[in-house]
Amino acid sequence: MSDEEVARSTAPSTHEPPERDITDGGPDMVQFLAADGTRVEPTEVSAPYLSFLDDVDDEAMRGMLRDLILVRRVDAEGFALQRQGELGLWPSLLGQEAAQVGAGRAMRPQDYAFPGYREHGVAWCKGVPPENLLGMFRGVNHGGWDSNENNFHLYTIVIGNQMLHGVGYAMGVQLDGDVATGDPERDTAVMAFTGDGGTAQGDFNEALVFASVSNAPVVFYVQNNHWAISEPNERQFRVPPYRRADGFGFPGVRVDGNDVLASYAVTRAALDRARAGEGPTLIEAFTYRMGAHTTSDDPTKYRISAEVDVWKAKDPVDRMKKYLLTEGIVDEDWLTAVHEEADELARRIRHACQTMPDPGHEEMFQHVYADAHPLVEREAAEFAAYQAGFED
Ligand SMILES: Cc1ncc(C[n+]2csc(CCOP(=O)(O)OP(=O)(O)O)c2C)c(N)n1
Ligand SMILES: [Mg+2]
Repeated sequence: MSDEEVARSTAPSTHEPPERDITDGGPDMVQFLAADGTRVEPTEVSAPYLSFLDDVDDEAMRGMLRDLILVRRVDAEGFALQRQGELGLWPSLLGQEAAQVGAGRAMRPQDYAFPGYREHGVAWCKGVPPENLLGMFRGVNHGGWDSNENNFHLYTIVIGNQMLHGVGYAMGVQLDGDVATGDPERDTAVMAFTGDGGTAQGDFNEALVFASVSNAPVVFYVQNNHWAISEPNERQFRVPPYRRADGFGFPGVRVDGNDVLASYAVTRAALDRARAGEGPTLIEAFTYRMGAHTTSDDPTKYRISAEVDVWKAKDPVDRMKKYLLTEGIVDEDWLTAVHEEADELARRIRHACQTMPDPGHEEMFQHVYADAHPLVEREAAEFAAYQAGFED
């Protein structure tokens, strides 16, 4: 966004669609793969990130495409399970697969992720079984998995709150001395994920202040999917998120979030910086929420289908597929096999979801505090007595 565009966008809001093309990330956006799956010539902005693709060989690129396809399948299954009454809610990541797989694959095992509620692709890359996500939205695991098993924190529904958790954890990493030791298995970075709407929260801004003044090893990853439920970008900010970093005194980068190679390279660069003790980075992944906000939402009430069509042509999975097919890195047989694997995965998680046992009532009282608490104990006893009052 040029200064002229910023000036124009600071005119009083008319609630009309913005004049500029919101689907164009502009010249500041790092992109390696065009929407049609061809490689883009490096620019002054993207060239510094090219070296982060040096060790991405054919096998790694096949791995990326496999992740994109499997994650999309998990998401479709989550949506279907909700529609069939098996889940209470499902927030779809449709359209954001590359932003998430790029970021997730750039993380090392010791790096810690603080997600919102839509980060199924990051969860996948960190090794969190999709069944755990389904259990949460089925309401049978009380939002729970062991965060430390995969260094993937619990989903956070309170918008922007996880940015503070992430910075706090990153400050702890600093105190533990796990930054800038030069040991690639020890040096640790944190990634905190939020959406475009999250940038309007106080928590987000407070997190950026703490990260900045403490030089914390954290990467803020804003998936700008252009909507915060029914509120478009122009109702969230007048200056795009990546430029916000400037005011906090650390770098901000806009990346094409529908380009898995670019998302990967930019995130790797930011994580390397953080682990080396050089401080935070804010990445804005420019992407699009192709589905509804959640299964409780109907986007036809507030956005025009022509906008969705424009973004369909920028589809992140098709883009990588086209690129690898053209380069001869995958062929139709390989794709068929991965789609069969995706179907098998979907069958597995569907079965797991449908057969998850309901938890005992007492369980919801067990993890409120780490230690026993008299008030919680009293409430648990009252609830048990209430339940015991039912015949069946
Ligand atoms: C503190 C807080 N305020 C309001 C809400 C209700 N809410 C749920 S999702 C959402 C929009 C978030 O938009 P964005 O950050 O762009 O993330 P996206 O859903 O697009 O991924 C809001 C306002 C909430 N969960 N938490
Ligand atoms: Mg959003």
